Amino acid sequence: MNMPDEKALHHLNASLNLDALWIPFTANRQFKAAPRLLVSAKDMHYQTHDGRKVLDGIAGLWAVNAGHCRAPIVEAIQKQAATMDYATGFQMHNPAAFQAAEKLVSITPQGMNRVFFTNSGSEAVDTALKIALAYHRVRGEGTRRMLIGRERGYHGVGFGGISVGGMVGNRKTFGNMLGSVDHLRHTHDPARNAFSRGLPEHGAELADDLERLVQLHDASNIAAVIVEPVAGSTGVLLPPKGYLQRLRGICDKYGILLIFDEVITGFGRTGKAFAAQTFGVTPDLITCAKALTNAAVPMGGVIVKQGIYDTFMEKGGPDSAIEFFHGYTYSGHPLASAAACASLDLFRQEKLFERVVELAPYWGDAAHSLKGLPHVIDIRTIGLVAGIELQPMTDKPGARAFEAFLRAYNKNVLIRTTGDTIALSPSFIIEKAQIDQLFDTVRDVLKTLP
Ligand code: PXG
Ligand code: PLP
Repeated sequence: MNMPDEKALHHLNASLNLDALWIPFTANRQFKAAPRLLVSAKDMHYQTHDGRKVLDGIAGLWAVNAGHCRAPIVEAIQKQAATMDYATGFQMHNPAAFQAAEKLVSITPQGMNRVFFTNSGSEAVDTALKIALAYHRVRGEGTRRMLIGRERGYHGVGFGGISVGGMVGNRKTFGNMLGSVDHLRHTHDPARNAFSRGLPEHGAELADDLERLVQLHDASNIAAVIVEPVAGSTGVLLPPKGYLQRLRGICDKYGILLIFDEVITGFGRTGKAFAAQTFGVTPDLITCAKALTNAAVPMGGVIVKQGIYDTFMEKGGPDSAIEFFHGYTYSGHPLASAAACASLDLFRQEKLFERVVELAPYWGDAAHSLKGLPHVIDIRTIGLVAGIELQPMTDKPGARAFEAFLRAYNKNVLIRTTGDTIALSPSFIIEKAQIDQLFDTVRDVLKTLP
């Protein structure tokens, strides 16, 4: 690890002023009173500002799937930065973006072979929703303007994403959001499904909510449905057996586009490149981000069926017309594209998605061994993901899990909590001994938690 030594750390800590920065999704006052800074990283570990080596149990944030600071990715970014830093993607473009797109569509579900690049998952979601609206319009069904999301969905923080999303904290503060939106019920049903391994048995019928919404709004008004195949941010909620198939069937029946938000599940997390492949259900659009570049440079993307792209090309007006009036200054940024190419190569060379399949049983056993410990009310696993749901403290939702996070960090293990669920999602290079360390630490913490 390229670690700052003690003297360098001391200098950093003494010179750092925390005042100017407003930190995202963080209790700023609490954080600045007792900061937690990560200063370097290699493979499965971070080094902290107080000189400790911490096991990363969450792959950065569901993102560093090949481990931190991997040499081929670092070198690809360095080389690109020295060759060409930036070029506009509007009416011009750069070769690395085309290479990244080609590599990306080599691992997507059959027929999903066109890509629009963004800089984040939030932008990918907004882009996908806009593609859905524009697609119906360009083929003459412009009344289809309604977007359907799901309760407890997380689709980033853009106005589109929070509108179709179903995370209350993301929605309550921001006024009207998008108008024409409705939601399916979520599928989390611990009364029937607690402690199931892999996909839960009960709840496929919840997909019929879409049928009800069609009866209410009429299909001619509905553009698309967006769901996470596995809801990550709201606590690792797995799709009941048959649920996604049923949703696909109803979308087909009524000409509604199905969007899978695979920002978390993309790039091997469930054992195949995309959860669409793991679950055998092909959507019309996939949003991705995070591990697309192994998180080394921000990048997201929307992958679409070729027919959608072709429709824009065929019906988008004369050849000189811009078929889809959308794009970001940094769409297909050269550094991000170089990082994506190197990451996708590395995933393949090291067979990292296959490694998820190999490790999944050991991982699942380790996670489910926490059953019976104090406060644990449910455990959910798939691929290299585990959600461990704790009984909330009375009147203090989230406080118990957050205390677990702090205690684990003090024991040199980084975990992530959302509400009262501990969500674990390591890099795929994790060793069995490190899986043991991760769950042993969580076990120790749970035993002493208030
Ligand atoms: N969709 C999904 C399914 C996500 O998980 C986004 C969109 C937004 O991506 P960006 O790159 O704009 O953040 C995400 C992001 C957590 C956590 O604690 C997860 C995310 C973001 C913040 C926290 O699990 N995922
Ligand atoms: N705001 C202003 C004033 C701009 O000029 C631009 C882009 O040119 C944007 C926002 C959008 O920025 P980006 O393309 O990086 O999303």
